[in-house]
Amino acid sequence: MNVTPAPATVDTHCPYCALQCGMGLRAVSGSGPGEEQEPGAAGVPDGPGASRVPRVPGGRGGPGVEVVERPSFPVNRGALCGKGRTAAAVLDRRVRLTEPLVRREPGGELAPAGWDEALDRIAEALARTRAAHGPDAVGVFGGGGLTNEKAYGLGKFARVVLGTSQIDYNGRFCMSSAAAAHQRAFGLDRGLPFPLEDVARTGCVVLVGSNIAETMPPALRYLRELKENGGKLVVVDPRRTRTAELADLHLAPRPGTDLALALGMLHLVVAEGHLDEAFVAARTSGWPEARAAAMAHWPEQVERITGVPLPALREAVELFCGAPSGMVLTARGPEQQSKGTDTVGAWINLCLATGRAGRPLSGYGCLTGQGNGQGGREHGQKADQLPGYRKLADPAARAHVAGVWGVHPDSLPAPGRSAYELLDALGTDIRSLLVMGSNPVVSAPRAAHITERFAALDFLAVADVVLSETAAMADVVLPVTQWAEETGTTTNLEGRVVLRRKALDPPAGVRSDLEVLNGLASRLGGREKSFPADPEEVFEELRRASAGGPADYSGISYRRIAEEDGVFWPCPDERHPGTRRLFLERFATEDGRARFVPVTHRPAAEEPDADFPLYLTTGRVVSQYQSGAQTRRVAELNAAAPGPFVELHPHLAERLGVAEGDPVAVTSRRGRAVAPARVTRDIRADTVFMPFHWPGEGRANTLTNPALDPVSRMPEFKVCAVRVEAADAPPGG
Ligand SMILES: Nc1nc2c(c(=O)[nH]1)N[C@H]1C(S)=C(S)[C@@H](COP(=O)(O)OP(=O)(O)OC[C@H]3O[C@@H](n4cnc5c(=O)[nH]c(N)nc54)[C@H](O)[C@@H]3O)O[C@H]1N2
Ligand SMILES: Nc1nc2c(c(=O)[nH]1)N[C@H]1C(S)=C(S)[C@@H](COP(=O)(O)OP(=O)(O)OC[C@H]3O[C@@H](n4cnc5c(=O)[nH]c(N)nc54)[C@H](O)[C@@H]3O)O[C@H]1N2
Ligand SMILES: [Mo]
Repeated sequence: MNVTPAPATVDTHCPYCALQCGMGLRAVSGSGPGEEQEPGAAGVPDGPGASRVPRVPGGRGGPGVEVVERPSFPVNRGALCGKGRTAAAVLDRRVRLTEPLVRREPGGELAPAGWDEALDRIAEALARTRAAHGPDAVGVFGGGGLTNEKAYGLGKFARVVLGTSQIDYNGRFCMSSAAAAHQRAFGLDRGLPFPLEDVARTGCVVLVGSNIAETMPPALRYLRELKENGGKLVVVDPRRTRTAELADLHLAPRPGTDLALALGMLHLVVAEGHLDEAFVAARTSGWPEARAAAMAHWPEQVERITGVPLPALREAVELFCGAPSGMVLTARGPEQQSKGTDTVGAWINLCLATGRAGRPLSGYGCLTGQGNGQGGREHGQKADQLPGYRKLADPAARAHVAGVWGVHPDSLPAPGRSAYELLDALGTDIRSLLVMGSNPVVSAPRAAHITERFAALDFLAVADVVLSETAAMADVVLPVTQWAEETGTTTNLEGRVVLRRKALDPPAGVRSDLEVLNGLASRLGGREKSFPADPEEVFEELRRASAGGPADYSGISYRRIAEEDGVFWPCPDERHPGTRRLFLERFATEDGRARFVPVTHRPAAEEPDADFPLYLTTGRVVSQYQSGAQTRRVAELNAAAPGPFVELHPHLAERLGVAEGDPVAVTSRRGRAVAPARVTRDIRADTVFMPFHWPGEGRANTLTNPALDPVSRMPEFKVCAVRVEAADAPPGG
């Protein structure tokens, strides 16, 4: 088929997850019902997660563009999930913010205001806090959905204009454990060290705590192709998800026991003679200690801890070691634990011991989550980081970046607090906060406590595209432009830097995040020249700031990205082709060897007991995104996923006297949530699951445990202890 795109189609990328699917935006005129596409039509995924998705109509108050396929982009080859296909609905004036809002009296209502008043109020409040309590009393909270240019600008704004160390972002809740483990083992953190296309050609994939069918539907194709090519798929998930249904082998461990599972597999690798001694000798360090740690985890003991039968564990080892190449891919299941870093470390050890790393079609990878989850962690909105994935604590890094910024290195603050710790300090150490690109009132662990901390602030400013639950608490809300209305780069989960292009003008009254930073910088010390509103100008500076750093973007330009379907970092100069595959010659450590880390199993911070006898785990459904701030505003997605639920096994439901659809109360040491029961055999009988996309009574994060991983400071979203009862039963017990 030979399709010539209409000239009015602008190539861009989806605003949601880390696949950054290519899509086109085509101008439409008039209104009327959206046309519907049949699943199975070209580019429309027909597997799990696909649904009949109406195209978004333009017209009265409508967005004026429709999403169309862009088959030439390699990652998704035209396929989009329901969220991507309906993304333009959030551009509609009827669901978004179109003017600044200010709360003129404490306890009063948010009321419309002009931009000057809104920016003046923010600048005055932040300056007042700084004068009264010092720069570290001003906090900044960013997001992994922000473009590279915005993330870079926000980190620079915090350090140079506000002079605060107190900046972190929601990516801490996302892939921080995998990032820390990557750094520890390989000396570099890029989610996937290879392009996704390699997944289809490896011998065996062990997919740990990732529900691709719901969270990255267009990538499911790579798993299908893997199987068509004769490769094997092992899925590790306490639930038999739509992804697990595709597996040759599904292991369903107790939540929080992946570390033991990986160690048990490593034990069997050694015991059954699968160790790749030549690889271990030539390319790694630290094996004796890691070996000793693994050998202390007897398979029978691992069976007891994980609940995975020993024969299944053995089969997993045989599938992984029997193939000529293999990959372990993790997502939030094993990572969002108070031992997430060690858990990922154990999976990396398994790859290293079997020679499944640093070789073609083999390796460990983390499936990063947010639209710019990768780039957002490279350019300085993380508490300990400077652009180019440099370390804020490293004197040479400080000197280089300070040089680019035109400031003295000593003026740069020290590393600050991690996301949960920062939110926990609101109203005490931190008196004023600027939020850009996150909705923690819904998405932070122990959310009722965090909501109280927000309420205790002297001043809160939120820049968002919609009136999120967090924005609704603010003293000033700034309405910002969305992906289709602005240009900027993101870095997808493969490390591929891609370019989103502006396809239409924003509504009057809306400004970009870069304009917000420019306006605030000008009011807080006349530094507006250092904060240009033109994204390409920011990118050019980012290139210089990243030069020579681990995530080196200096050879990447907007022009090259457009010509090459994205460019993989590191890319140190304009003639460099970019790095699609990392570590084939050497790892990024000083001696070039990958480091084994000796890790041992430990229980979750909270295990079930007599009062709270069940595990709660949390996650996602295909038709809602994150805190739901965007997707809960799209009718088609709400129809598919209207509200929260509690997934539980029929045995448990029977014991509790609960039937499908009955309201059930889930109680943890942090609070109580109520949502309808969804009874399914696809979950362990000792575990209940809740998606976290909704505020209110069914908010999953009312329950979650903010116990933090000691290295990554990741909260334990995936495991806590709860009591479950029919909601009409009296609370207590
Ligand atoms: N539709 C949709 N897509 C999204 C998002 C979204 O909100 N909605 N968010 C994006 C973002 S930011 C992210 S981070 C990714 C997340 O993508 P995923 O990590 O795939 O999503 P989750 O549903 O959080 O978790 C994956 C699986 O982990 C399992 N799990 C729970 N506890 C454990 C455990 O202890 N061990 C193991 N092995 N597995 C466990 C859950 O049952 C779940 O099926 O998705 C991205 N894509
Ligand atoms: N229980 C539980 N909780 C979890 C998780 C879990 O698995 N279980 N997962 C965690 C993970 S992995 C993540 S990533 C977090 C995500 O949690 P959040 O940070 O709350 O994520 P979003 O809902 O995407 O919030 C992004 C906000 O920014 C706005 N926005 C979008 N684009 C822009 C932009 O360009 N500029 C500005 N200024 N605003 C923008 C959106 O409208 C939205 O309000 O949730 C975490 N919370
Ligand atoms: Mo995430």
